[in-house]
Amino acid sequence: MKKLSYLLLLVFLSTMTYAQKGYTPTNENLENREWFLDAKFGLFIHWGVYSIMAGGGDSGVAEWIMNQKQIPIAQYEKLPSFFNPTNFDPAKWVSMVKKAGMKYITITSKHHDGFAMYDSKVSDYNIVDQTPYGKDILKALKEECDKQGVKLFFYYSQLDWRHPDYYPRGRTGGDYTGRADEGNWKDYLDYMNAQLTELLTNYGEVGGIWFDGMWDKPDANWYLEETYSLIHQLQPGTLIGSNHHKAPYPGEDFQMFERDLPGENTMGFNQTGTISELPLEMCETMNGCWGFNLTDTNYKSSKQLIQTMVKAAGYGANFLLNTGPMPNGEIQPENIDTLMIMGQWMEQYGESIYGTRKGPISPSKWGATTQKGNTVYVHILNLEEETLELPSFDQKIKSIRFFDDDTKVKFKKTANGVILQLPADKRNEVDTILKVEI
Ligand code: FHN
Repeated sequence: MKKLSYLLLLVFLSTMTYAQKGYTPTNENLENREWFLDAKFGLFIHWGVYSIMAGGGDSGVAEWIMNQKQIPIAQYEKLPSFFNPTNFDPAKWVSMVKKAGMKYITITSKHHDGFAMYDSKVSDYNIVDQTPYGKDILKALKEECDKQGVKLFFYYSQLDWRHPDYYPRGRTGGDYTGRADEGNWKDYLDYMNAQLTELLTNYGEVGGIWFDGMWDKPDANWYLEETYSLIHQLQPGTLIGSNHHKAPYPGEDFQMFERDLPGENTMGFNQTGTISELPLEMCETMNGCWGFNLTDTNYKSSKQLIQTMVKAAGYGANFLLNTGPMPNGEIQPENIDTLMIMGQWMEQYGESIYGTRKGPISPSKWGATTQKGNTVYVHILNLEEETLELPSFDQKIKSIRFFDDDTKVKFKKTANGVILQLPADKRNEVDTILKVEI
């Protein structure tokens, strides 16, 4: 019994503590973190052969269709031969991203189904070798991103429902896949590292690697030290983040939160309340799915998404908003509409978001604050009354003005802080922004 607990402790230590022990980010990495902190808004893209299934008529199903419908590998492998996104136009995608006011893209290079959306040489289960389309979409997208000055990050699923050496199996991708009950875990990790090496050597400068899937085998030894050191050796500036839903491990450069604001857990993903000192990012869907789903039309309004982005910025976090492109290579028109509205908002109010850090007052029901130098932006998102009492700022307030028309906001100092007068005709339906000079 004693021996067993000792062994378990060893496994725990090797998986967790030693991720990339003693990691010191390079100057380039630190500069990229600052860039990331300034960028604030990015596009998440979940695209794969699963888009052909379009959710199969179920609203919650998309990139998980293989697992949810228990499709054996032998059957799922037929999908790539139907994947021919002839309307894929990277220039259009990237222009859309720019118009939306987004500064970076994070795209799935391989999702849980194990299919590589790029020209992988270590596996022929990839877009070039298996689809009639036959072209490397990551390469085309990267070239366009470079042209238009947008950074590209690669999502990479550590979880793999197809690879035989992803063994012992985790919580998902079980018997239905038809894999033998054997495999060599270390060989799988070598395969993963070989794919990551491809991604970090064949596509120029990569903004970051966005890991996902460790939650499938939370107790396994993922040998993170090897993987993280490899990535930082290949591209020291690349930012590593992992959606393991826990506090960051050494070697990670940013912390992410799935479909929740930092520290919150309304979705059941964020098992830790820990908000680290690393740059933060929150990702969110436009409907209820990441991949393309034909029947999920439960779209969030642009107002809702803008307000979430503002709250995220109030935590100092970036907002990574997702779209699931259609199998023809086009972005869903509903998503484009939303992105264009958000882009217009960013054009007008971006000053209060880009380049800011979290403000002096933490986000709460009424809204959030952001700060750049001596300017604090108070974002009032939800307020019934015509007055708002804020706790005192650490520094003396010089002036408060409405962002929209630059008129002065009447305010009164109190023992606890300051009471702001916010008449109805001065309010903005989405976000009443006040500029406070301190
Ligand atoms: O299972 C995935 C899911 O498909 C999607 O990629 C999201 C994005 O954050 N992450 C996983 C669930 O935690």
